[in-house]
Amino acid sequence: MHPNLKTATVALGLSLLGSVCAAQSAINTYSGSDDAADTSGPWTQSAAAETSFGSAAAGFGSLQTLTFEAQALGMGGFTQGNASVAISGSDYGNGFSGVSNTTFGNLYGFNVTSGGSQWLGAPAGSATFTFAGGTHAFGAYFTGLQTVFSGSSLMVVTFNDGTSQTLAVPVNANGGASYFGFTNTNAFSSVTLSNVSNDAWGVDNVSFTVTSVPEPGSMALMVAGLAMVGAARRRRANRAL
Ligand SMILES: [Ca+2]
Ligand SMILES: [Ca+2]
Repeated sequence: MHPNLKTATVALGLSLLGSVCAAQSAINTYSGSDDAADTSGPWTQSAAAETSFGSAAAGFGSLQTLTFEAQALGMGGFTQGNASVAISGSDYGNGFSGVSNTTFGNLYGFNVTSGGSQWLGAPAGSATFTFAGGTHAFGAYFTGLQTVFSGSSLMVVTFNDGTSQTLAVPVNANGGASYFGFTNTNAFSSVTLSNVSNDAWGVDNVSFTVTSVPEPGSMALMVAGLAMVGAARRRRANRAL
């Protein structure tokens, strides 16, 4: 092999390895909104987004979902499975803040779990979900959000995957439900949902991946990179004999 070609082969192999080891995060979002939908559903667009999110997230591990059905009511927070949940901000009482089992209507937070009644809210506050072992995906139903309070930017999702990231959750004119989820090629250990207004809202059926597995594409790249470096080294060693 021409020496220049050998150098190029090693460089390509190392560059393939580098693209795996120092990968930029690739974030894909999934959202669907059912403006003004009833608290009993159906939430057709939201459910479609949930399905798309679930399919994408499955590539990163198995999904775990928090329905808030087994949790004590109020602001105390809890740990379930791989997730710990902390709620901050003012306590506006039953039906608004913390884990709730109240249904005031579609302009407020409400349950979306089939056969369930409980959900989580934090108007003018935040809820932080921390995941043991990290996660590559996060998705949830958001209920009761209304643009009249702070336009379309009143609910944000923040997390750190090596870089501080902020995503906006869709907000409806007349409450109802929306689904918002995302996958990330970089892992992250927690997600904070922050609301900048005193709009009453809820979140329910919060899903995340609990086992991180190498993405097939990255694994193939890594194997290809190692194989090329190894082959070039073997050729160099053979020539020295
Ligand atoms: Ca629920
Ligand atoms: Ca509301």
